[in-house]
Amino acid sequence: MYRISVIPGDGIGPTVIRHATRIVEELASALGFEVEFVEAPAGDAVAAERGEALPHESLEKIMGSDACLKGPVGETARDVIVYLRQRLDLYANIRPFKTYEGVKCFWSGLDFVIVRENTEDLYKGVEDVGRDHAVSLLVITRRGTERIARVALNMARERRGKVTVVHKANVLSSYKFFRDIAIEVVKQGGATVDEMYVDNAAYQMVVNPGIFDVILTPNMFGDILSDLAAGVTGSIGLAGSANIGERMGVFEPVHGSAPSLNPEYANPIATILSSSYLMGWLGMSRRDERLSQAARAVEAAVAQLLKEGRVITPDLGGRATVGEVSEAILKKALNNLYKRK
Ligand code: GGG
Repeated sequence: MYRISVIPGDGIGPTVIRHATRIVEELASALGFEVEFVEAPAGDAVAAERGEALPHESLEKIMGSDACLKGPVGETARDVIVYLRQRLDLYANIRPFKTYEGVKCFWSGLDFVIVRENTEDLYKGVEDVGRDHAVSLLVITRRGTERIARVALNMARERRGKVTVVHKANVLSSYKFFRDIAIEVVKQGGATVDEMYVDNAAYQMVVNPGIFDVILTPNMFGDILSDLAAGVTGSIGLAGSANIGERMGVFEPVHGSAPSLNPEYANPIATILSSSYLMGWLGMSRRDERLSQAARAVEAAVAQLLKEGRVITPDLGGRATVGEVSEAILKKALNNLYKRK
């Protein structure tokens, strides 16, 4: 039995999460593994009601689970996801991006991943704000940089073998420190490594994104470049992600809570893909092929649905609802399983 904690979140969160968990449930019963979902409320609405965005009971539920599926939260990101990354030492933020056949965008054939250091940098939370000043400390450590560089290296070995270290070493010594250590780790590991200033990386991602395989970058640049990468590959509604530590993973869409969007027309794919990354990670760490199979079936189903281009939400130019897209993905994922048997 796998226990998955679930943070529904704010805005479109509860709706996209409900559809994603239903898909996991159906695949579990088709493949014969058991899942138990444990709700762990957190976010803006919880903060308004209870005075804290991540209540202790929710934290306990998350810590007692095998993995967590998280919906987007609004203004309380710092108290929920940034806190969880540090509390659970989820030091690797893995954000894959690719173009899909059928999705309109300027590029085709793109496939790259942002490996974002997830616990340090300006997001460490060492701050002082007074009436006339505000200071945020930029923290980079050797240990933090070496371990994230090893993640990028291992990922590059499974992909096209190249890591681009993105930084701002010409202005900030802390990023020079990050760059030098990261390059050394990747070089020692035998992968191809190059480097780029973050401003140039932003430019290249728009005009020449095919040059990227694995982008390794400190926390804040990874956050910002992720939205750019999502835009370049078609829609932020397609971008799922993983926050991973040695023993725990929290999986979430890259997008925010989109409070002005009617949840009925939200794109559930980013959350559905995040749930497939969760199953893939659990399958690998628990050596359970059934979960890996479920993950592959969902990812293939998403690609098939997008290629057909009929059942798609408004962000992709369609008129389908969140429920229609989710049901179509579920049907295709189940079909993919039966085809393989
Ligand atoms: N623009 C996407 C968005 O709102 N993401 C949520 C967010 O800001 N999360 C904080 C983080 O990933 O560090």
